[in-house]
Amino acid sequence: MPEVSIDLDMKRITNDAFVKIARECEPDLLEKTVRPEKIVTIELDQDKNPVITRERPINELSEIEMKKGDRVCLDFGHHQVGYVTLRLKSVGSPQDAPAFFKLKFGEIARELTENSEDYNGWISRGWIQEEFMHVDVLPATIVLPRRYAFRYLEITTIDTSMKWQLVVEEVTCKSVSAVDMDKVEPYATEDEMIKQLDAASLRTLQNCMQSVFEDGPKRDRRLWLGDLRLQALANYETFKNYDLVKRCLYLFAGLTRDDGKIGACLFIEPEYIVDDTFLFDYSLFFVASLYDYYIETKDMDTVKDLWPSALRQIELANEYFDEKMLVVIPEGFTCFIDWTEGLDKQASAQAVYLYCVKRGLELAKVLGDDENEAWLTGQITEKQDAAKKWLWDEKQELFVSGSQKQISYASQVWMILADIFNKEENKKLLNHIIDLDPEKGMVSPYMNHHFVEALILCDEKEKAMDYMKYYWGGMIREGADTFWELYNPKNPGESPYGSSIVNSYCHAWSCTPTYLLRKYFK
Ligand code: RAM
Repeated sequence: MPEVSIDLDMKRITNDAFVKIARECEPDLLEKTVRPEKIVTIELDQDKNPVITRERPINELSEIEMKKGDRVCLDFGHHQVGYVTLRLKSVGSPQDAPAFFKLKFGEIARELTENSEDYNGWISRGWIQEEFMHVDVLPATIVLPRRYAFRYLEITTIDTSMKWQLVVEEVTCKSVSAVDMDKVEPYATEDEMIKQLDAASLRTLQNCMQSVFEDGPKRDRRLWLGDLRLQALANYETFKNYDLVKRCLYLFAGLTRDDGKIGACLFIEPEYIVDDTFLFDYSLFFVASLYDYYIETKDMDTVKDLWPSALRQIELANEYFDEKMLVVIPEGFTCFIDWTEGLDKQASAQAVYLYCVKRGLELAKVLGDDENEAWLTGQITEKQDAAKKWLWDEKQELFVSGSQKQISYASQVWMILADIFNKEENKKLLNHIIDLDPEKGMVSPYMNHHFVEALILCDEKEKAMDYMKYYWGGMIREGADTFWELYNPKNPGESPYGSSIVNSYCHAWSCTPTYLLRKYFK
């Protein structure tokens, strides 16, 4: 459990002009009415894996008379994000007691086999998508007020009475998104697995593209900068909704701490507000995200507006360096990189800094900002020299991190992405860490994305493709329709939160196979 910082006194500043631009870019959400495709029974097999043991056509639903303890599970065919309406009636004697039933929504089948009472993790159990409902008078049409993220909906009658039964006549979902994946051509390939990787990526991205780029529509349902950067890249290769990226960039720059620091995440309801979580890497990724946006759109007005905010992130990041010019990451949840437990983040953070500042330097050149071009060049030299001098272990031929000189995938991958060595050296380094397969591996699709990108940059495209099929393909083989927040093939039940019940199974940062395929495997 990371140490949580709560800063009730944090002072915030709002740039009204930026917020106005963000509001103007707010999307109208597209709506589609979706109906369940079939009735399924989900059970655990001997190895405790969920399996569908029975399927029935959906038109049988209105014939099922549910009494105390009965349950039906509806499969909507694909992952949905939307608002659910139930049409209910009673059969038998007049309704002499309330209908009392439970609704349980699952993004994947496994969630329906988990018992929420067993949940003992450190984030709110409020994220578990479960409702207990009383309906006094039937027939009734119940429009549920919350937005759900799900593929499966299980309805359990807790009680009716001895004299009447509940009938679910119809269930519909008004699915919402800022974009429509049916408008995007699938990635052209004959390979079935690659087709599925592309489709699941597109659906993941579509379902996370709401009023802002959400990290996950089940949880946390908000805008995180690290997630935004990867979503934006995937969006450029697919939906090309530039306004949504612009909106998010202006929101981050328009709602900051009073020293200009950009938050790790933002809430948009009940009103726009920056959270009090700040991550070293995420604030810096504002620079990289602005650079990527520029490369894609050449929208100079936005770049000019947001350049001071980007520069400010670099200035503020500089406060974290010691006299050797090495970054010192404070205790607590202050830098993300990956959810790998016990990961030392110093080397990765140093590399993320270089990665972002190098992109800042390109922006300075585009803007003709000579003064900052010179300043940024100096920053890069200083911090890059320090990385080579203090973090590169000549004997082991690896980057080491922190006082324990930890060796991890993350440190090597980020140093490769930071472009410190030449391609041949990077290739040697990457293959070295793969052979070593250190204990500090990678558990989030986010970190695995960076690993694949490093392989591609080292001209190891075949390995990159094989790895995508192994890693994201592993989720497909487990029945994924959208990609997950966390997937560790070596430990499928893993969760950063103490229990997988609250894991998100449609998580934006995992949508990048569609980007990697379309950008690098044309
Ligand atoms: C998780 C979020 C998000 C990620 C942060 C660091 O809580 O789901 O995806 O960016 O952690």
